[in-house]
Amino acid sequence: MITLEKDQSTHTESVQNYVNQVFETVKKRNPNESEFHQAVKEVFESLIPVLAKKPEYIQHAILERIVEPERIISFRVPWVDDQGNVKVNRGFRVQYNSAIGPYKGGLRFHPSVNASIIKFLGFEQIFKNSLTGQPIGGGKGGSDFDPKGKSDGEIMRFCQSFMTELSKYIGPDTDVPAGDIGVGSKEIGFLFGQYKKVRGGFEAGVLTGKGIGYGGSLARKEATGYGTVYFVEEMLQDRNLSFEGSTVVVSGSGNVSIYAMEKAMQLGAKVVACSDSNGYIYDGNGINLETVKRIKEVEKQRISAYVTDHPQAIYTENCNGIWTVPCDIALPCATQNEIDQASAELLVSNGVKAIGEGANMPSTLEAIEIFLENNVLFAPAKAANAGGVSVSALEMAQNSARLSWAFEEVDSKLHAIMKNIYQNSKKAAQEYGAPGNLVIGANIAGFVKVADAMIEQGVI
Ligand code: NDP
Ligand code: 2IT
Repeated sequence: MITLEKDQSTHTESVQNYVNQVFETVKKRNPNESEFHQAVKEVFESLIPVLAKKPEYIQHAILERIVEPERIISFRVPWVDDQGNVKVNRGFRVQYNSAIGPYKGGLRFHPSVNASIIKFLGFEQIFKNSLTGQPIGGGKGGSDFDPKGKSDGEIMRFCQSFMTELSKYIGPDTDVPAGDIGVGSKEIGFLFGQYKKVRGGFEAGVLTGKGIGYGGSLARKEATGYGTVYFVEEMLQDRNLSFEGSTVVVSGSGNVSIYAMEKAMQLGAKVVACSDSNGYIYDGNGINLETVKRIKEVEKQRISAYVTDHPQAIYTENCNGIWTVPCDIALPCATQNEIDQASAELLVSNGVKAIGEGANMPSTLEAIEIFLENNVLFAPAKAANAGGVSVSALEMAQNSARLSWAFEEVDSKLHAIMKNIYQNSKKAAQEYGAPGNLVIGANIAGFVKVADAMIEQGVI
């Protein structure tokens, strides 16, 4: 027995060494891409128990292959602003992995976009999409274009130029982009219009998150935020907790954030704070969501404008200050690395019980450690925010069948998918010796399906 245990620990150690080696190569081959390194590190470390149990993944060099995108497209995006000046942005599409379906993942328009950001997002997307149970591979794209302060004409001309090039590489059975930060239904509309013009045909399934009138799915707008709350609800129920009567803080005030707040409120929570990249608002009466929707979705104003309508609320500059607000449940729904170690420690000392990651990689590796060490329920992004891409896949299905489902039908499918992702992640965590650790569970559950498909399809 003792010998067996010793053998087991020696084996795990050699798997750990192998994983470290592959990770060192990733860092060397992709220098100065800290976000990409972070995403890979988290996944690789989670996979040690599965690699120790299933040597075929090592024999078939799955890690070495899965970190290498099948294709990276980087292109020039020239456009003309309202004053007649020529501007040049950089466009990206990372077609990461097509083992289980066409590349699928959003487009991000934000000045911080670079290869590291798109690669981290694309890498995460492989496992997230696998977790949904739907036939979609992983991809991501975007541009360092900043839509803030641009006129509709400028946004349209930018989108047209971006799509003129991107259209060569995408299609309903090849690669299906959607929205992400800075890309909502307006941008998707301009992108779709240009794709249609360039290709000379109405291929509805080439983009998701479209307007409802031309092939968009009902409930896609709500899907990521609602899905995050559905997932967290499952996790809370396992500890006899619920949203009902809880105090909730939700960072951001964009697409994911707004619909996470809406669903949390519907389930009886009091949401007391939200933010944008400038600062955060605290409203002890509970955030008025109609005001946030008007400011952010219609007027495209800063969140600070909220206090004009609600003078009892307090606006504070510096968005990260939102994590000083005491809460039972925190839903980071803005951007990567918005919760660092110090913020995690603050949340814990203020009594947080659960974290649900609506954004992609919003917690640093150190922050995740703090949550897990302190027994805080932790719903990792690739599981918790998979509702958006799930409904995107449902949009693709509706487009293929040339029909459209009612809101309730899509919402109930979304709810079932999120429950299923929770159960599968929980089960994988248990099976591989890390009960309750959904980071490990989600990474393993997402990985196994893709890795098995890669083995079955040979060395390609
Ligand atoms: P939006 O553009 O609609 O909203 C983004 C929100 O986050 C805004 O409030 C924005 O503030 C804030 N934000 C953006 N960048 C930063 C930053 N660098 N620092 C602080 N705040 C920032 O995007 P989404 O709601 O679609 O996306 C939010 C997150 O959710 C992202 O991580 C995205 O990858 C992830 N996600 C999105 C999905 C979707 O379906 N849309 C699906 C799954 C994940 P400001 O207005 O000031 O820029
Ligand atoms: O990060 C994500 O999952 C998204 N931005 C949504 C992707 C999609 O294809 O709907």
